[in-house]
Amino acid sequence: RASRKATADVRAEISYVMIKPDGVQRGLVGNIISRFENKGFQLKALKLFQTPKDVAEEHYKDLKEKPFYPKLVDYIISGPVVCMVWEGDGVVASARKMIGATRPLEAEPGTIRGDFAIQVGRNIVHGSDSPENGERETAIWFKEGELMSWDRTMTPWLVE
Ligand code: IDP
Ligand code: MG
Repeated sequence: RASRKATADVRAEISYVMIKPDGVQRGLVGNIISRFENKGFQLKALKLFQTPKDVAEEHYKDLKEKPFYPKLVDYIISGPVVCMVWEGDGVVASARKMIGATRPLEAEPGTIRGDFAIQVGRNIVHGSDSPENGERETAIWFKEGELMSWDRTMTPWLVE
């Protein structure tokens, strides 16, 4: 994969964030993207995508034994999703906080799920749960050339 140099000479952390079909259908794409832009993370990749079943199965393979797995896969492939990669120090944990608890009724107001969702089976957005999964999931959803390495002029206003 192309180098992900940002400002420092380190390999920056990435999170795979996805707006699920319910988020797209409900017109929440702009709102959700804005939250990550406003926070200051850097967008590395973005696309609207109709998910093939095998991609959804690979993404959620750790949940294969769960009773809800077949319905989960059907939900993810039920319409277009917005696939994104966001980069920045601590982006994985921060994105999880911004997204909120898996069960939307337990998600704090101010989080994406807390603001917009009521059911776990329609919880609008995905975020990687570890830096390793950020890398793993990015490789599932994006080809190498789809990740952009770009100098963002406002980065010095966000990172010392
Ligand atoms: P996460 O998305 O907050 O990381 P996970 O436990 O990794 O939560 O579950 C992945 C996704 O599977 C959830 O976001 C949700 O869409 C779905 N899911 C999890 N638990 C349930 C359930 O009990 N019923 C239906 N769907 C579920
Ligand atoms: Mg998860």
